[in-house]
Amino acid sequence: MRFDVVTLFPEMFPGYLSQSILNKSIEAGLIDVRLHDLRDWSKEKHKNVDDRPYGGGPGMVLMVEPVVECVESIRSERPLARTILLTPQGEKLTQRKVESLSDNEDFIFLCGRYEGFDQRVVDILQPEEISIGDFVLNGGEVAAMVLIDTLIRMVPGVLGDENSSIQDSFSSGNRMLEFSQYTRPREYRGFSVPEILLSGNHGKIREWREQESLKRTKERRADLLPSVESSDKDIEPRNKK
Ligand code: 6GU
Repeated sequence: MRFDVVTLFPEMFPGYLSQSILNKSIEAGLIDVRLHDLRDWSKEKHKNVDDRPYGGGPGMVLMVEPVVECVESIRSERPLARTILLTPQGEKLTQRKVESLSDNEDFIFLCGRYEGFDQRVVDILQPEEISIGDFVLNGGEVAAMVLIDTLIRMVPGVLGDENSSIQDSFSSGNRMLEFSQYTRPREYRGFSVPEILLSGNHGKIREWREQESLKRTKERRADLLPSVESSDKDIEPRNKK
């Protein structure tokens, strides 16, 4: 899977990219992340890529030319890439959306800053617009990392255990939160590991974990549980009344 990331702040990425799962996948050739500094595409003497909005108002707007020309040059090399603009105006990201995107091999991510892009970036490039939730970030970079992080989990070989992304909470066919996990020591400050986990009875352990998951999901995220109104295929949370 390949990601071409267009950003004003490429220096935000190397720390994230050096994290173990990701770094191993990059070295194994499963994942390729290329960073494109928008400033390299500026036509201005001082490498500016933003300007004041026509019509007035606060903030700065990213100019159309550097963005369009940078993306077009990436597209000429990766003609099948899916172009995604990270913006709070976009479709909200869910695990189902991640799964549907994960069929693609190539992605171009546009990270916005300031008051956003000149609208003609969207008119000309026609990217898909994605938001990672109902809150405001200072820019699309962190959102692009979130999207990379979720997508690479779908690439065969990236996770040690081939099954683990399928078992994740929120993956298709699984809308349970995770059960509690314990490791050594058996007792700490009067808090003990549940006896059942030490029993060696794998049937009973599986049963206990299923109950734990269900209890936790009921308490914290009842909206994830199947209901009369939602079909089994529907993994989106039900709308709250
Ligand atoms: Cl993708 N960008 C920004 N700036 N804020 C966000 C977001 C994206 N998703 C949620 N908030």
